[in-house]
Amino acid sequence: GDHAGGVLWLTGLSSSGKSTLAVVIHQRLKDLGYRVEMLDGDIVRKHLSKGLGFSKEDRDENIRRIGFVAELLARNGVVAIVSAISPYRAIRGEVRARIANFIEIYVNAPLAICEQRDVKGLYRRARTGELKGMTGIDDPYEPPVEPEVECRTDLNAVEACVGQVLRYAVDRLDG
Ligand code: GGZ
Repeated sequence: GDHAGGVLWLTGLSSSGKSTLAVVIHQRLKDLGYRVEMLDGDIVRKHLSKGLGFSKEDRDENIRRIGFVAELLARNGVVAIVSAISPYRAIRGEVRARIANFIEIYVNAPLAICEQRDVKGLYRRARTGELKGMTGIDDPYEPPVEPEVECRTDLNAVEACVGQVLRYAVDRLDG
């Protein structure tokens, strides 16, 4: 369509709600006439980043690859919706520096809430020591300092969070 491209980059802990928000944002932008594509950490790791693990080096490489593809899409008028933990501030900054409309969305719920949700049982496995290097447990998460949008998914419903993101994104991409 006539809309500008860009990247909506959702960062946050596992089970913070990134994928849930991404799916709804994707559909809503599509309905508004945007060309959209989703890059979900979980799916990317089965294809583009197959074989990468969860060391700092591998996570940074994963984010670099996602950033590379997101930039190609954005440059061609697509809104790329990325959901990846992307725990390291420096690499998020590197990606941001290369993309014109980079919109960072901090999907924020306290660790205790993410642990209660534990969509895949990873936190439980991390607590028993069966899983090493789980983000938030024995691996770092560096929250954004000045995200364009912060969604508190423990305090606000999905629709409210989506509304926050869309208000910012639509204004930024068309204004
Ligand atoms: C964090 C892990 C780990 C470890 C497997 N730490 O909630 P999920 O399951 O569906 O999403 C998580 C996904 C993280 O992949 P990302 O590409 O988003 O990570 S990063 O941006 O840091 O590269 C989680 C699962 O993989 N998972 N082991 N140790 N999450």
